[in-house]
Amino acid sequence: MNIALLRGLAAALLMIAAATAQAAGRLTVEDAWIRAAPPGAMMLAGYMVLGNTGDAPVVVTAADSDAFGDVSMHRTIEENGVARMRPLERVAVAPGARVAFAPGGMHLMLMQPKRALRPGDKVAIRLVQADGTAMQVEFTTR
Ligand SMILES: [Cu+2]
Repeated sequence: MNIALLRGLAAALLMIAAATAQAAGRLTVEDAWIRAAPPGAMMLAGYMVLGNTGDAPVVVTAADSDAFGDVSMHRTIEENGVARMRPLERVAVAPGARVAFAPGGMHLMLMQPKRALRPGDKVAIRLVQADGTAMQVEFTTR
């Protein structure tokens, strides 16, 4: 083999290595809780703090749970002095950033609970990312 061919091979191998070491986001969830509501409430709200310990953005596009008829992401906005809720299609978390779902802001809208949730009860909710991966998170009612 001549030197030029070897150099070409080495360059090709380097390109393959670079393509394999892709940047990836790594979703973290802390302080996941559901606000307790009177028995019979058909609508509850869930809160959490999202983080990303990876080196690419994480995008959450959906949530679901066996414990509820429907789960969606909402944000609360104020229009003409009135607080309204709007659906959120996606929530992006940059590498190293934290995004809080908190009362008065973003929240998980939890519709039609299958059973009454008392303080201390735990519920699993799945967060689905844009790349299709899902993460099961345990929420505590309080
Ligand atoms: Cu809502």
